[in-house]
Amino acid sequence: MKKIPIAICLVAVLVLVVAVSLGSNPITTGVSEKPDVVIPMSASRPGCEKTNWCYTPSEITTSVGKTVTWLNDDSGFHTVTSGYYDKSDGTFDSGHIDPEKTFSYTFDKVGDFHYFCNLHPWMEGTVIVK
Ligand SMILES: [Cu+2]
Repeated sequence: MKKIPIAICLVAVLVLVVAVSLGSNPITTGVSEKPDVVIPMSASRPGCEKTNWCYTPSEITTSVGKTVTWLNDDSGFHTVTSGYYDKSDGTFDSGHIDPEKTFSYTFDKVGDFHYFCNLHPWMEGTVIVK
């Protein structure tokens, strides 16, 4: 009785593997792109800043015209807001990012872009655009 569903699963996995290896991605969910920066579980608690994992990685380098995507992998809200805590500079602001949701921003200028979380002052990161 249980052999048929297992066989169907195996065929489904095989079809998926073949489809991916051919370069066409059959999964077209909103979060199919790999995030550049992850907000990990427990970033909402102070302490992550001591070893720089509130945003992981806390510093990334990209180039002009590239889009950076942050994924909130925590169970609470976070923001990705440019500038420093209480001194946002207005370049970008995600607003509250729900758990498992992403925020993306395309950098069109060279520079070092510091950002923080509006809800958790200890959360800081930098995007270096070259
Ligand atoms: Cu936060």
